[in-house]
Amino acid sequence: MEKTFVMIKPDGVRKGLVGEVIRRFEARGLNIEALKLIRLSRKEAEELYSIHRGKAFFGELVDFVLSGPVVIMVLSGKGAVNAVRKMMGATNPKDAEPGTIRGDFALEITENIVHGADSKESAKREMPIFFGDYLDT
Ligand code: FUP
Repeated sequence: MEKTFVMIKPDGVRKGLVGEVIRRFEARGLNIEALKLIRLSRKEAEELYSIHRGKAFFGELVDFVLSGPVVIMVLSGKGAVNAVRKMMGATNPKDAEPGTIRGDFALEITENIVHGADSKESAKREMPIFFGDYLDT
């Protein structure tokens, strides 16, 4: 069964959307394989977003995900990576369709509620950063 890595960002936690976001994934039929509320270390945040290192928004992005607790999870299901990406909506919430998480709950690109691995390869890279100890990825 395909697995993917998902994170509810600090804005999602601050806005009280943890339950709503998880509810949507469960209602879709995705299984929760692992779930934690944590504060990321700077090292973990920089590793998660390592493909963006050097870009203009990298510093702001890392500082933002360090600004409060986040909820990290591994979800599984048929086509889980793509299903989650579709449910998240476009990266920039101003372009995200209503009915998607970003389209329903966000307006600004930095504070866009949720992260989800963008491919199976990204999921395989991201899951062990946080769940390496007990997940067979
Ligand atoms: P996504 O996979 O949809 O989360 O989008 P990206 O991996 O392209 O970007 C990761 C995060 O960087 C986004 F969630 C928001 C932030 N970002 C910016 O703040 N400015 C940009 O121009 C692009 C991305």
